[in-house]
Amino acid sequence: MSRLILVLGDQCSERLSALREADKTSDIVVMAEVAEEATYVQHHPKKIALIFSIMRKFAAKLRQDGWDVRYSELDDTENAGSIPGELLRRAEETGATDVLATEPGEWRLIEALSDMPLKCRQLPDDRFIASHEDFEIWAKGRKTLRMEYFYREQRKKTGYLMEDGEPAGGKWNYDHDNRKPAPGEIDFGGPMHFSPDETVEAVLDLVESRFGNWFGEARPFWFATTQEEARRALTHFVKHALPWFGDYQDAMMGGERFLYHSVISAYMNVGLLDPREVCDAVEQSWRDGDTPINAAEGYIRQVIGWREYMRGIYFHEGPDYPRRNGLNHQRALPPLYWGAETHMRCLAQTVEQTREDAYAHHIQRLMVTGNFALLCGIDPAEVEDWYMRVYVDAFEWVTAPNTVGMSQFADGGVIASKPYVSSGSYIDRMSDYCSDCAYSVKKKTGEGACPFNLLYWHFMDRHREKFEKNPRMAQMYATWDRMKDDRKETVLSEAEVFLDRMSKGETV
Ligand code: DLZ
Ligand code: SF4
Repeated sequence: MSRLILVLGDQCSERLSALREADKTSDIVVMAEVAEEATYVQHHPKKIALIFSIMRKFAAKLRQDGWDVRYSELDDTENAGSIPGELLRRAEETGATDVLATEPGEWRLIEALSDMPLKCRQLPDDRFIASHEDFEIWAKGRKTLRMEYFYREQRKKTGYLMEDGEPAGGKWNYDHDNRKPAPGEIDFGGPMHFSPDETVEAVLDLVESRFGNWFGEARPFWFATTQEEARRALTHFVKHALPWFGDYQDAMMGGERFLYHSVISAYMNVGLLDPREVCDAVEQSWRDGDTPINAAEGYIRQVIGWREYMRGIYFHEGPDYPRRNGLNHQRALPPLYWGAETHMRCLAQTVEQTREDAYAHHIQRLMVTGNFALLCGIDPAEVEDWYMRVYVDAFEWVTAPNTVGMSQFADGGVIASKPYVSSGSYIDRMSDYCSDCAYSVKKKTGEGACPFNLLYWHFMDRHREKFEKNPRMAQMYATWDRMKDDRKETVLSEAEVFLDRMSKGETV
């Protein structure tokens, strides 16, 4: 009896566990573009276009390799509209009663597959380096689950950048060397672009007609849509950008969207690249003497450290995690996140490039859009929904911990030991945004004062009870306490006026 082998849109990899265990001669692969996945959040059109394009091309490749693939396009009249619905329809069509899947990256779908009237076995997703069991063993008995210690275990386990059992260069972490401010110019033309072929053009037409009025633009579309293209993008990055990645990984520049970033997180998250092959390429460049240790270590930490740790936390903490609100923040996400006019250049630039490219790098996400939302007290569920919608690499296993935990401190400190908040001076130091902004980053109060400067103290003051005993924040409270009372009042009342105006929909 044949089984149905489910391959989801972010599982387009030949070494997917369900495909490895399947029998090409008798099993049937099911792939489906479905309205439920495309609309449960209003994904950026580029994200939907990427998923549908890679799905169509991966299905064609599987067929070429001899698999029986039942593929449903979004507009097929028979399309049942959801993953369980499509599995049931294909079961009826083929007489299959069993489904073999690789565990999806979201509780919602894991539960939906478990609740189907078909028997569905979900295999571990071993595209990740750490299994759920690995993470549980590491987490057991620990008071805090800090990434750094998990990362060291991963280094030892994989052997990346290890020499005779010790970290290469004598240090586990070179973050301290990776904070150079925005350089005068960038000597990298950005990630490799790929012209849409016939398949991608057809998907772009479909996406524009069905989702064209959602935030973001499908065209120009330039992402890789096959494993071979994604590998070329990786090679291009390693050769032309990786050596400088470390130095400038936290820098931001108005005219430069990508700096020395690889922009391959999406390719890893959808299955086109395996994290091990990415780390192999980065390590090899270091061993060849082409990439300094601070860049290689900084990059590999993002992949085997942060990326795996985020997934570990998502599954360790459970289905309620994405809706946690530890600071009880209730303000609605303001329209500037959807492109409404704002005089804050850092936010305007980050949102604009997000709209066009479905991409912004980690410091823009953490210290501009994330920092601002946290300072303003935006409901973290709305913030998480925004990140899920707008970024091409956003899937819940990574977006929930990154947003709810790391960026919005809404998980009560599971991930971060203190909230990632800063005044305008951090943005000024790391970017060239402030020099051309309608606000003055040097002004702390009064007409034209940078809103981050006001909101920073408003945040510290309103959460004093929660944070004043945190040793990493003591110095900031001491600074606040040294301010004269009338100055404090001015700061707080100007912050209130700003927040009121923003919430009323005025341009701020
Ligand atoms: C993100 C996405 C989108 C937009 N569309 C589909 C789809 O039509 N069919 C599909 O199989 N997968 C899609 N995906 C990816 C799923 O939403 C993803 O597998 C889950 O969110 C779990 O990570
Ligand atoms: Fe952003 Fe303030 Fe700098 Fe303007 S002055 S770009 S609002 S940090």
